[in-house]
Amino acid sequence: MELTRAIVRPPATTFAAGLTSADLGTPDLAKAIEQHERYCTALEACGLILIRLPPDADFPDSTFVEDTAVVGKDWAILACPGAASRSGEVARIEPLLRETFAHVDAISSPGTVDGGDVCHANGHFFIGVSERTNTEGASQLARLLGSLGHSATAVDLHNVPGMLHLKSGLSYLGDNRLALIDTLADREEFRGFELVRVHPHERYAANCVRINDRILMAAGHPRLESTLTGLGYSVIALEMSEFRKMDGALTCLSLRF
Ligand code: CIR
Repeated sequence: MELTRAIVRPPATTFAAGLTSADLGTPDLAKAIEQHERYCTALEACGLILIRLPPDADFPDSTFVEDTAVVGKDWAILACPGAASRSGEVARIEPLLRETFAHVDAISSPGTVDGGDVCHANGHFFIGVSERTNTEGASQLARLLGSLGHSATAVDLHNVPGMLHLKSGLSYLGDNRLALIDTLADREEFRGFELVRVHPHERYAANCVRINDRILMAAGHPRLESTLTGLGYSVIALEMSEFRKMDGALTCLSLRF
């Protein structure tokens, strides 16, 4: 799908109070804002027009807009975040989504879904069942996607250590290719795709994103960068250190459609 727009929200003054399990220290806000600005410039270099929301200090994790919805060309499904501290983020973005998309659905409680658990691969959706997305949420989402003409498969992540979301370890590169961590490589669900394995030392880089004819990836992962370049992709590597401290990665920072 040709992407033309993206929604972004810069980190707010409360950014360091967000959820994290990373143990990498406190993020530097000024640096995070600068990294976010570079991220926005990269999205624009991929041809996207940005819809820039203001920072929202009421929700420290609100820069991770990807978790609030699952979006397609002309539809959006409001998520229902699995972390209590993030549940109010959806209401803050909902008016924009209703204004932007012709068709809007929503996941409802007791279902929970974080957008980071949803990986779109050429019309098919993989839905991670994780600490944030429960079985009920995954079933609701699969049903809603089905009514929009899309197929979906649930991917149970409970036995995969260190995965906040499905997209922490899996990305669709286009061309029937998935980049993924070793732990996911033998899973039945991904048969039929060409697999690009991410070296265990570069696990964080498994969250990358294809946008039109470019791939955005986290800087500092030379093995994956050279694999992707070798496959013919034009790669933009971005410094993500401050978001990584808060368990965030590249895809989390935007909703692309
Ligand atoms: C959280 O724990 O919810 C945030 N600190 C990080 C969310 C990252 N989002 C994503 O991977 N889609």
